[in-house]
Amino acid sequence: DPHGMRDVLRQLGVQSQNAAYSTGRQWGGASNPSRQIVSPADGQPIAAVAQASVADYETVVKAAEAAFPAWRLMPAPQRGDIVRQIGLALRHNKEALGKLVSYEMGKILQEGLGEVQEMIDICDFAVGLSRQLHGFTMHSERPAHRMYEQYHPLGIVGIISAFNFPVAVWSWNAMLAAVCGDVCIWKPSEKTPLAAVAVQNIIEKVLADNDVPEGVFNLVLGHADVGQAMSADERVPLVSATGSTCMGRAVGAAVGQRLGRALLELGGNNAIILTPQADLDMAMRAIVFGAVGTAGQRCTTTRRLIIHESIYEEVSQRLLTAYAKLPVGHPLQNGTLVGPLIDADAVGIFTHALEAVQKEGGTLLTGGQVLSSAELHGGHYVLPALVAAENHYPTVQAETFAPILYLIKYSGGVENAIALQNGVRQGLSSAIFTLNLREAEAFLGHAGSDCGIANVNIGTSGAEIGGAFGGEKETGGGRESGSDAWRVYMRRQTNTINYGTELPLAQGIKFDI
Ligand code: UN1
Repeated sequence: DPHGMRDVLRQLGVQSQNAAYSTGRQWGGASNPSRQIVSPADGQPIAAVAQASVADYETVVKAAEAAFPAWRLMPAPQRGDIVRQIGLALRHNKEALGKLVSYEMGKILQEGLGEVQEMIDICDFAVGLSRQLHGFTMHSERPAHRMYEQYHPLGIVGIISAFNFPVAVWSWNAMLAAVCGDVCIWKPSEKTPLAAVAVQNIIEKVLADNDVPEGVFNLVLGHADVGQAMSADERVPLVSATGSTCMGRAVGAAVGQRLGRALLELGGNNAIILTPQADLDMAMRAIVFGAVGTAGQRCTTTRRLIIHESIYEEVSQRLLTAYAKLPVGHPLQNGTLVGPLIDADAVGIFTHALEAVQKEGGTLLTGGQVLSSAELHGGHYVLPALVAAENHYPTVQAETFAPILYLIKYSGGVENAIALQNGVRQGLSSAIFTLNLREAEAFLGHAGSDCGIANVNIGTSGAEIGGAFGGEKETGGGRESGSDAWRVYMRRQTNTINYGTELPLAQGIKFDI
């Protein structure tokens, strides 16, 4: 146990697990099939989890439904106080939870800790928000009338999260939903259920101390059938789903069929544009972090680099130098910058994409090997790849969840680079490096980047929680986290009040009875 994982698991109460949880209660699992969770870092088993059946899901929905009436009546700042205490409990467990995220998912410890920090930050954000769930007031066209709008709790929020951010994305949704007066049901990725169990254990103490009704925070560990049941379930007015475009299409269709609300945060195909006036020293750090951080498994990972032909040689040389010394290794090892991919399938998808892009005309400049040295034994490690490519290649058009960076040349003005950047089906994150005001503003203007996130002199990944997070086109259109993303978690109501003695009709309609 060189990384002290036994102590971490003990502190977080993670052992072989039941399938379903509500605030303060666990059940299911005795006769359910179970899934062995192994670390992508070394192939060692961590714990087994029972998989929930659709019947277990049904029990959870009942608990959530029962909890909602009391929870929605609690004043929002009181709910905010519970979220404040959750933030404190997360601070207390940051080290252990960050380590578990790192070991179970494979991201390096720095990023595991960063993920828990995002959870803490969204708690703080939600606490403030709990006193600011405000709507507009407007002037009525009728005398002695007042109009305003208010936001009411919505109900059960289903949260489907992905393996790459096993806990932070839940917290963006759940902490906002909680202050908004909603109850939630969380279905984490079947690849990373243990971090979710750890979070449920951490918050459970807070909930017990505050007599929070059973069913406010629920967790269901299971496969796609549970997600499907949730998406089709009319008792769940909002389903927030993060993951592949393929998954999002299925969720969006099922939720849309019953005219529910879906918040989708799906694939990205994020690009950085480097113009002749880019500060290349700054850009290098953003590119390398964006392309190989989390081993290329962020929605916001930099997948395409759109480089002006006049600096293409210099940029590719500098990248080759940086890639030659990338420390790939165990994610809990000090100094590692690139950990493993999540599993053997992901490694297969990585090598397959590299073969395909070369057939389409791309040139592999470096990387692409699957690593299997003795010290990496049991893990799923690859060397990040740089590929000279063209934007229209089918492989470049697709999101491959792995560390592959496509170098794409452009000539002429920045509008050509923007056309390439926008020339994909996804629309999550985008960036430009330039010190030229006109280029930067063109990129940000109405005819500029078509993504949900557009940055200047910053990379594509590592967004702050204070902004709304999400993207356009195949990325799904949803917005999570900061700004006014909270509104989707609430039911909006327009109210008109007549405090006069007449009953005038709107639009000046005469209707005398
Ligand atoms: C994701 O990959 O699903 O901007 C989210 C970032 C992180 C969130 C990524 N704050 O890279």
